[in-house]
Amino acid sequence: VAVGQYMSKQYRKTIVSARDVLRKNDRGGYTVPTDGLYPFQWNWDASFTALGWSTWKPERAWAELHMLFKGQWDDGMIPSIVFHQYDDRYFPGPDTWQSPKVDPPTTGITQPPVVASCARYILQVSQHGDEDVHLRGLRNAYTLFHPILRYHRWFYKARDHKKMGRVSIHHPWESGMDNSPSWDEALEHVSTDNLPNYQRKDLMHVDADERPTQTQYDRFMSLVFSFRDVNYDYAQCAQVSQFQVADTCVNALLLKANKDLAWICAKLISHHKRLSLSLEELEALKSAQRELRELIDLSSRGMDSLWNDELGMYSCYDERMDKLINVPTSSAFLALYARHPDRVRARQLADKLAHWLDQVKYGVPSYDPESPMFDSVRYWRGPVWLVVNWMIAEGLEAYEFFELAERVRRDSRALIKEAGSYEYFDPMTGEGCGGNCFSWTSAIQLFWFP
Ligand code: 9WN
Repeated sequence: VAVGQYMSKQYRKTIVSARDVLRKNDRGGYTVPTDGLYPFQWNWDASFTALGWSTWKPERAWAELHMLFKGQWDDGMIPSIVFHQYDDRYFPGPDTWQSPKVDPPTTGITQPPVVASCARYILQVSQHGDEDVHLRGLRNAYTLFHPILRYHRWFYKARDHKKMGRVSIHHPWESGMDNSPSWDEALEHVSTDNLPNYQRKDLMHVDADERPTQTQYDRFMSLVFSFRDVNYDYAQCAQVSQFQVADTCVNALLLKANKDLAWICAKLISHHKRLSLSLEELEALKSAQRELRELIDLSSRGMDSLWNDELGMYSCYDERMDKLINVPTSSAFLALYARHPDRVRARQLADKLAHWLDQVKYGVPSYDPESPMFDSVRYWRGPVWLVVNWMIAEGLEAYEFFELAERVRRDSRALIKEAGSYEYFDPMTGEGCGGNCFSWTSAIQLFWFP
């Protein structure tokens, strides 16, 4: 698809440069988040990046997801990173993880499950394309359907320790929001007594003020080594992990992902003839549809248990201490994206968000800007992340908070226009931080703004 001839010159330029970012980060079937700092394929980055590809190369979008599934484990888990090619610019790499998955090697932990949702959006877009594109979309979605369902099942089997639909993460990296203030207290219980020597590499690429601290990194690595010691066996990890937290982001996104997988399932069932599915294949889809309905109910109950009355928003839950974590972060607003809250709670969330936006120049800050620990440049402790903005705006629209959704969209556009395609942004100044030429930022720009 060529960049439209009816677009303004300026606008055409932005689209071309966003596409260039993806092309530049393309490593032949998969996309790195940015060159140097993150030279492999990341789980949730790949899913969002596929949205960007889908705006002009639907086949390339599906390829991104198929490549991600090359990293799927026998137990169903999709790891946080797939190391398709060796690269020594990132730590911890495959030599440190030493996970049992070798071809290709991967980490031994996961990331927020957005792949089903992104697959849904890509398929949805293809419905408006020509017949061929749609049929190929359906075929791709069918190939991915059961592997994605196995991934979702893995969460309930390996991480729903109390069997209440509230899945936990065992490592801050699994939240995708590595140094969120939500983890501070829980991380204090992680011992670093037997931590071997190791060398960080992130500080070779990015300013130390914008990254997690050394104390946090020591705890991140202690957790990795404790999982490595039990060969990443999920049952044993549940025993040894000194960090077990139900994350609002992961739980909201899993709920939304189940809903989106159910949407895909319905499409596959309705097009089973065009897909030439056998009777058994059709029956398997129908039974998956019933299972997904149960998972949606289960995760809805799990989300309910994350409502924090004291904060007037959703928050994370420390499973080891058995208590809600009283830390207000932007992941609470992702409940709207999951279409979970009732009208009363949705209104409370929208009012809270509007108040946060009044405190900053550009939204959405990842952490309450009025908190004394708010840090506008340190990663997930204040900065704005465009993929999160997109999900929040999507949720706001679903609840008909159109003005607020538009405000988030306007801020997001302005950030890219003024700073460029950065990993994240300072909400006070709009300055771009972290890596530049960042895949998920450009992908969201392509998917969201036209
Ligand atoms: C660890 C790739 C990833 C994102 C995460 C972000 C950051 C990695 C790191 O980069 O995490 O997975 O080394 O800091 O926090 O959300 O997926 O872009």
